[in-house]
Amino acid sequence: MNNMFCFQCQEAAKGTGCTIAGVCGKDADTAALQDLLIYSAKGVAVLASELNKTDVNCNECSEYISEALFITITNANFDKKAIINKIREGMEIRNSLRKKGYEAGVNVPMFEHDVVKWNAGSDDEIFAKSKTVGILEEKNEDIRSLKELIIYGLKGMAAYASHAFQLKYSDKEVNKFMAKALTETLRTDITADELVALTLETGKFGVDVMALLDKANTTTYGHPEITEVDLGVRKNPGILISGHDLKDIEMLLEQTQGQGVDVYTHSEMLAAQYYPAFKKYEHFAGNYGNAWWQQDKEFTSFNGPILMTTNCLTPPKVEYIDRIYSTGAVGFEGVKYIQQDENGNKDFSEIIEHAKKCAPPTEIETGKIVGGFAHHQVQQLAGKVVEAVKNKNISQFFVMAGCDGRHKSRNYYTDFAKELPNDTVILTAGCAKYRYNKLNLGDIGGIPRVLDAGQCNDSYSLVLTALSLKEAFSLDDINELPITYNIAWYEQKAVIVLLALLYLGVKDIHLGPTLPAFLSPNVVNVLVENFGISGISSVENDIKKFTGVSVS
Ligand code: SF4
Ligand code: SF3
Repeated sequence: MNNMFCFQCQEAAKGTGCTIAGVCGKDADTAALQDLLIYSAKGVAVLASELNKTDVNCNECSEYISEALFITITNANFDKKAIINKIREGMEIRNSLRKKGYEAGVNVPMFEHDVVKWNAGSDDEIFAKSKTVGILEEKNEDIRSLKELIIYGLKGMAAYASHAFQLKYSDKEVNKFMAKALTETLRTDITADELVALTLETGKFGVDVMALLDKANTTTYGHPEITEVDLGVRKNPGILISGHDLKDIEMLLEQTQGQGVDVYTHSEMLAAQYYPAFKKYEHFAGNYGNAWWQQDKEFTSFNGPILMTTNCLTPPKVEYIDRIYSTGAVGFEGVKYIQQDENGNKDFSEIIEHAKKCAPPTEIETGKIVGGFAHHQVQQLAGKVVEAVKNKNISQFFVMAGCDGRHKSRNYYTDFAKELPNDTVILTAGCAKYRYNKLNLGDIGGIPRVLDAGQCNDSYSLVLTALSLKEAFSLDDINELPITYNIAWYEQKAVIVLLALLYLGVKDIHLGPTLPAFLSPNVVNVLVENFGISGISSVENDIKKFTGVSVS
């Protein structure tokens, strides 16, 4: 029986793992229940992958696996009841599927695995079981490291698949892979080499799921376009919407029309501002605040209700907990949850009525930022960009996508952006951008020096941008481009982005502010030897190393 152990995010305690309570606010019981939810997802996955080979269908399996994994992403769900409900749902799916399998004559040894067979009635039994299925049950450090690397990649994949699914897009192969990969992580005879191969395959499906979500988003809402986003506030009461789910913001904008309430974006939802479909709403105001970790102050001064559609939620303060609403994979005890109906619709009327009773937001910033440089928009600028490179007006690109976080060490990214030579361009996506997107770094012949493609999943756009540059310069290898990858990570969506880049053959990625605690020294060696992955050092050293220019 283990105590809590979680090392899935960049803020893992002491750089090794949270053992008493999570730095994120997750307590030991919630952590254990999340472990059991992963175990439940594995149980469903075993059956799904076996039955995928037969005529027995499990329509709800993929959806369940994605939702279960998504719930366990850092800063998504802290609600024990919600997690227990999801575990019970998994038990039901699994038991009925196992029965169907037997009836159809399917009987493989894995059907006798505990992950498929265990059952619990009361909450107490579930709690007791949850303490027996933690990460440390795998005793071999390297095997554990590789298995968790894959599982964290799958969590990111699941999140993106869930968003696509909300827009009625799904990819059978991605779903099949998730079931297969989870099943593989149960094998006790799997070798490190097999796991390394599975890690790369996870990256392949990472590319596919990001492409799927890109298609879902752009087909439904149009291609992101260059947009100036207001940082100030208006006079009406407001609703702040955070997270990554575009379907949620669409429903919220629709339902708030003509209500005298404005809608503001927060953190990763900033990217919604770039989509043509949302620009028609006059009550769609600007972006309020910064990356997730500053929400305690910003949610207080926002004054109105806040809708969390995905991670990152931090434990709400008493000042505003009654103004927080959650939906999708998000949950927190004491926070009102908005359920979707059988057609995928959500009724936000309670939030809207709540907003009407609130004061308008207190202004914390003024001015504007510019974004919307996803692949389609960058294609329109391609000629100009290629010209600028040929004329040596642009010397280098820096991909600085990923996550932000609360550690002081992340000031590195602000300082790094400030110190970059004026003839360099930053390509960004994800909430990492808040470290430098308000610095006014200027432009190069009309091309802004910070090109924001959107959310972390829009890192896919950065890859397409890199591929089109490769073509424009007739290069054979993406690594010959003048692009340096200096990526910041925090949670598991960044893991799938990283694995996707590795799969695409991108070499020499710098990952910071620290390397993942879940990578064992031997796994780090594999990544260094095969992909040239490394950490970061000081701003001075790195600027000198990447550009040859000394910081004065
Ligand atoms: Fe610790 Fe991160 Fe796990 Fe939270 S998600 S318990 S901070 S490692
Ligand atoms: Fe940020 Fe949580 Fe990762 Fe989508 S909102 S990037 S950390």
